Amino acid sequence: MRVLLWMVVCGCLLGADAPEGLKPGMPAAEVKKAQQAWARHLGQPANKRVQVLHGVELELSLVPPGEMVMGSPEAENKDNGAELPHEVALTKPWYAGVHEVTQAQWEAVMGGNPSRFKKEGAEKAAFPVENVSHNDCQRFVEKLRALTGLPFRLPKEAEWEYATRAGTNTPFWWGESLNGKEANCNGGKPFGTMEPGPALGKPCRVRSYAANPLGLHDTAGNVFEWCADWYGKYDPAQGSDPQGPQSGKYRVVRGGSWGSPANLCRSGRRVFNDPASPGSSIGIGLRVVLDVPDKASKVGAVDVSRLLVLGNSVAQHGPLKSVSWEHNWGMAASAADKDFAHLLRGHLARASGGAVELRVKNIAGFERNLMAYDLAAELREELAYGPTVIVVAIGRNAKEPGTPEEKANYRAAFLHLLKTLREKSQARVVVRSEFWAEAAKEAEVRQACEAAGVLYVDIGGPAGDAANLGSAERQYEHAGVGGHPGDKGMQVIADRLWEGMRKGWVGKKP
Ligand SMILES: [Ca+2]
Repeated sequence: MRVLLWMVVCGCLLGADAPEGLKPGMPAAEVKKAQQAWARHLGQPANKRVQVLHGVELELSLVPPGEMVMGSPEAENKDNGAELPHEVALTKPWYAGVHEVTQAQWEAVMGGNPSRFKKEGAEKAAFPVENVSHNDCQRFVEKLRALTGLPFRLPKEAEWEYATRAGTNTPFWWGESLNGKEANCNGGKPFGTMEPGPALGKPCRVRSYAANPLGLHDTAGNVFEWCADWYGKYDPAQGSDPQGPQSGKYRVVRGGSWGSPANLCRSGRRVFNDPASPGSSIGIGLRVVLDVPDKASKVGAVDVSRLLVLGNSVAQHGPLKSVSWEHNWGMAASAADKDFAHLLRGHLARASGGAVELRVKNIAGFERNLMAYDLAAELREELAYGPTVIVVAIGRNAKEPGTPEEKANYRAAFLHLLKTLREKSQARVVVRSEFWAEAAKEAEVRQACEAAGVLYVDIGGPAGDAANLGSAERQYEHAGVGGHPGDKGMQVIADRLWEGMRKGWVGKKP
């Protein structure tokens, strides 16, 4: 059986040169090596950060394919009918959330925070969301997919157990016993030891306990995690990428919570709950997973897999009380997925037929400081992201250049920015003219683009048409906010920019 499954794994994977996958009982150092080898093989990072909204990221860890014995032996659980051990192969790599979804991540996507142990301010980014039903979590991943353009989903039950085991075959990834010291559970009811331990009685900060060999924290304890599967008896015939039952009454939850006896936190332990119930008293949250793209997303010869937009407030502006702007996206769109950066991402995704990741950074500091702006320091994270396309959309906050010297300085600063982006990334760089057309600035920018060999797209100053302003769509307390593009203006920017990029890249109109 094992040999057969292993052949299935190797056969389905990416040819004979695929690295070794995980196997039951593999030492932690070998698991880490396999993870690194798969990252190299796939040309993907072992640790990946996805921007949900500015300042809110999801951190993910690569899970290599391989095999495990799913379930628990009788020695571990005498009453193991629901956990009958059987061999399972996972044939494709994927990414798993490094920790449970936090309250800040939930709020960025859903606009509210249903947690019973609700936190405020910076603590929202440290504590897991709980008091969420399976149905709530499905809505969360749907919205997360729309917002990020990436195929996020809940883990299959087999994926959850495989990633949690991380090559181990003991009751817990660290060994045989738990009494609340190794994970946040009810240590008053220990497993594998007679010695009771701590019982916090509430969720703790994510990453409070050690990560498993794949870099995942709190798979055991803290909050239960919803899986995609219906609950039902294991079908050992589903030996490869098991999908679970086709239908059912309950959905699987895994890993135990702060209030659970240690027995419920075992890697093989199965628990279930009504999909409509948030399980408020038992503490259920979620961990998301993301499939690894099997190829780059391309438009013509251009890899558009990772888009980086460097802009000003039109690209991204966080909440600012003094102007009554409470959002965290391009001003003044009505929703995150309606600003020009997200709309442009949509154009690239449709044209390429693949997933396009987006990262947005407000570099208004460059407009205000030009040569004094520390590009290397400010753009370190953005360049480490490995963008394949960079859109530069700035200018408004720069002082109007009047004298020949001011003009030359403005051009030189822009050229420095473009050269830096060309030198420090493999990306195609595109510059778009401003929403508010300012001829003196654009003339210099255009020359800088020519000198740097960068595509310049003139979007024709859409602010000249009042219908493109936010104030045409809704009332703003602050005129400056209403002077930004509304949903229509954002669409015009994205459409004209995309048309120019398409022409520049493949020489014809979309
Ligand atoms: Ca957990």
